[in-house]
Amino acid sequence: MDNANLYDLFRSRFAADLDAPFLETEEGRVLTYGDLDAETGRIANLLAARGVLPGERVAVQVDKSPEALLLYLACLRTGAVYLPLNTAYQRAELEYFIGDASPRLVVCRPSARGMVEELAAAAGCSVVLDLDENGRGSLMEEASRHPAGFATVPRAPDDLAAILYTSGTTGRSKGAMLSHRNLASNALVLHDYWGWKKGDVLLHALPIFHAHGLFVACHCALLNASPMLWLKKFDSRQVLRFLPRATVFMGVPTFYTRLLETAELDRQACANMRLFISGSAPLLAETHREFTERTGHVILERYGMTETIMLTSNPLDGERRAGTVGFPLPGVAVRIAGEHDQSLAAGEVGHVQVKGDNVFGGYWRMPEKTREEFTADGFFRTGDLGIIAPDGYITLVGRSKDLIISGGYNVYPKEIESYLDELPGVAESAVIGVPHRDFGEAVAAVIVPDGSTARQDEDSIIALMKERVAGFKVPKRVVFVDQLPRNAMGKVQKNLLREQLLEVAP
Ligand code: MCA
Ligand code: AMP
Repeated sequence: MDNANLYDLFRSRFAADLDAPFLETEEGRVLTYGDLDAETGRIANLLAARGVLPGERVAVQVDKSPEALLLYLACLRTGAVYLPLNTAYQRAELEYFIGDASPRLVVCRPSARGMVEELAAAAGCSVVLDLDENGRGSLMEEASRHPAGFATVPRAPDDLAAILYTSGTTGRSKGAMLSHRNLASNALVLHDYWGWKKGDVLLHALPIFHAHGLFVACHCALLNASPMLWLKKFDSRQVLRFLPRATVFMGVPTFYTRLLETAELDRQACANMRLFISGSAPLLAETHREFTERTGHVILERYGMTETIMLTSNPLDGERRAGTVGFPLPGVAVRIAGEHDQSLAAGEVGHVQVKGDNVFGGYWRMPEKTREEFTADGFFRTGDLGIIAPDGYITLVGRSKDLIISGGYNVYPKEIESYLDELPGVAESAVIGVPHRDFGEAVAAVIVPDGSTARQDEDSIIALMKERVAGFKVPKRVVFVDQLPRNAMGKVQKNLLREQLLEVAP
């Protein structure tokens, strides 16, 4: 069997200089590539000793730290399937993920240990370790007692490397199964397409529980054996502090609008930079233009999905056209299709469908759902609507899926509506996205009270939702109506609600 373990691909790139810096924290702690190899070896030995077999899931909900990244790499080395979880997820959300994924081992924040142990036990998992934001906790304590040497487990290209949950239009989250081939092929293409070269330094400010921060950003740096300047989270001041030492930065549009709000962002601050990349949500043409005026840099916008990692990108050399997501990446087939999955001509709006080594194998334990999302000729239905210009640039013009993207995080209205409908005093609800200055789009809820004594107001609904779902999913505004507007088929007319709610947008 050809060994396709992604870790071995990274290892082949950094083996030449193990003393080279791999990661530097805000506090100035430096880890070398040799440290990376040794520490992931210790964690891998620990995982194996705790009974984690290749193909078994390791679920992780921890704050961003160097050790959290080492844990991911150690999972790759053991052949385990890494399952990262957004730190904002609340108990009910975690209960679903842990129950659905049936992990062999869970790593959580020390403060969540009691709750996670309960949820893990209910899912038949007895091993829970913890890791705090400073990289301390039982995971690293136990790992330190294991040797650094570990023979990375060979993997076949289609063996799973990770499962990332994405919310779904039906309200139930789906686990996107990503293989070593999916991750490696995309990483190699991006590394080449974005011209990574000797001397590049990545400024890393994204969370590492989603594809953007974990795969797109880290994989490029690892393939290049580059150092990463590692920020705990996005903070404009910290980004400005480290920019003079960085050459590449990746972010969601909110990062760029927030940077533009600072007076310090100028040509001088970006003098050492080679490339600014944006994705996960639409970058306004206005932000693109303002950024160029202030810094002299033209942001490179690209487009991707959890299920496919990166699909298209504006060019490194050549026009980075504002409002577009550029061209299909090498090895990625992108077509704009009509209602019967037939290819449409340039200039026509249709469904974006994609195919390539980067495209995931399916949704975890959801064969039916997987079948629905692929066409007869093997293209994946992204749920995005797009148009290809005669010169090849792709523009996303909307979505066929009912999805809100808030600050780069996806929120499916159906999921939020099902929580709202359960609240006392609520007869029914509709959730829509409304424009938001900081997050691009924000979640807003329209509620029909049930007329009972359990009367809610905006604050009480928000407070109740905060206990149930991640903060980014909690409606920023709640309005009450006597009835929801419906069409002749009985479907809620969300476009009308969106128009009406523009006035109350947060
Ligand atoms: C935090 N809050 C939010 C969001 N983030 N509300 C709406 N949308 C958000 N994105 C809320 C919190 O619940 C809290 O509410 C308040 O804002 C402050 O929280 P805090 O954590 O301090 O916020 P922050 O640190 O300022 O976070 C904003 C952020 C963050 C830095 C923009 O959301 C972020 O890092 N976004 C990046 C998302 C990302 O990596 N997406 C990639 C997905 P309260 O005060 O009421 O409690 S991968 C993907 O999409 C594909 C593959 C692709 O193409 O990349
Ligand atoms: P996720 O499921 O979190 O991976 O989000 C994927 C979705 O984010 C895509 O289907 C798009 O709708 C959206 N997306 C990603 N990048 C861009 C972009 N550059 N412009 C507009 N939408 C984007």
